[in-house]
Amino acid sequence: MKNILITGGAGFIGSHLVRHMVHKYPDYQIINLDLLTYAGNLENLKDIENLPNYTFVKADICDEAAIESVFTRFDINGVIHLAAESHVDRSITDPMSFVRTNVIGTVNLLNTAKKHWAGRDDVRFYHVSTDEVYGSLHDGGFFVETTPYDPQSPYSASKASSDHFVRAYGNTYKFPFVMSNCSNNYGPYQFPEKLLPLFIANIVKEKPLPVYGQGINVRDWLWVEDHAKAIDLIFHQGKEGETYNIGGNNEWRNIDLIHLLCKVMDKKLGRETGSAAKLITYVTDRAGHDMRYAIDASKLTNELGWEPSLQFEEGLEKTVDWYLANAEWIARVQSGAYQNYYLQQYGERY
Ligand code: NAD
Ligand code: TDX
Repeated sequence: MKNILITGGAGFIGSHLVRHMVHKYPDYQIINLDLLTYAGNLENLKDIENLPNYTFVKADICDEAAIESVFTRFDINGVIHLAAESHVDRSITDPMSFVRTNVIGTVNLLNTAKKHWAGRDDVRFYHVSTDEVYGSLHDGGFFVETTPYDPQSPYSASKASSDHFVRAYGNTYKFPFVMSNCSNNYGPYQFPEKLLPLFIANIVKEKPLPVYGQGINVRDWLWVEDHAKAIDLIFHQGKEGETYNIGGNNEWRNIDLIHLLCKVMDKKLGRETGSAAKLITYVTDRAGHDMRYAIDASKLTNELGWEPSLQFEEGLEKTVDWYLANAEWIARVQSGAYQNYYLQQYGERY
């Protein structure tokens, strides 16, 4: 596979993956297709935008003609599909945009790939998904690849639906796919609506830290570059038709994570110990809030030799350092200024 279409490459995980792939595989052509919604912006990729093996295409994954033309123009023979609406809270207020992008957009990509790849065996479609499709763990245990699907939010229902479509294409049309379901990612370039970047931005401005419910929900956190490395490995070495769980083996109750973050932030900002924690404000719980996610990634470790590389405390410091050094990035994404950035830099052409 040499001409790889990465969808959603201007977003959080996608930008890390695109950077990883263009550097590691100089003989591949990496085509980053992204609609540049509020969550995507090209400044995330400024350092690589002029590399000869990188091309950006602004398009909607739901647009049949646009996807068709990209497959023809670049002779795409590998797809790594990340484009999605990704924030649970937004899915509660606007489920339809999640159905559109996550379900219809995915099926549109599958259809186009199926059509272009008929009779070829040098092709592969990688669907990037989430552990949230498995629902909520209450009494210990971990999600494994065979855990029954039990999505609880409109976001996870849309991702579960897209996962089912990918498997259905594999079963019905012998469509060549691999898939992964990953836990919560953290690191640079995450839109400040998700827990960590939002709380870092609020602590800097001494604004309240809205903790949902009692703060006892548990998430399993993974350094985003470790996710990118896992995707690379599965894309190249994963068994066709298989799913791999990816996780950090790193569970935190939200409130414990927030207290650790507050401690790190006080130190980095030179503020008195306890300052940031005073901003903690308990607010109404997220509707249908899943209690606990925890991934068993042993299949990926045993079969492909992947392991997370970074201890969480180190990753958290690196994350905080990045957001403190990139305050302008936070301000610009929060003001929507990156939508204009694209127009200024590139106009409507692509
Ligand atoms: P993100 O919201 O940061 O980025 C999504 C990207 O998709 C943006 O660049 C956006 O512009 C683009 N996009 C949205 N709608 C589009 C459309 N219709 N056409 C083309 N592009 C469109 O998301 P993320 O956190 O980087 O997540 C990427 C993928 O990984 C998603 O599929 C998500 O479900 C999955 N995932 C995320 C996490 C996590 O912790 N963030 C964990 C597991 C899985
Ligand atoms: O303001 C907040 N207060 C709060 O208590 C926010 C934004 C979140 N939370 C809680 C909700 C969750 O228990 O923190 C936890 C993490 O929340 P998010 O950052 O919104 O992530 P989550 O809902 O767990 O989903 C994330 O991980 C799985 C990603 O957004 C998904 O795209 C991914 O699939």
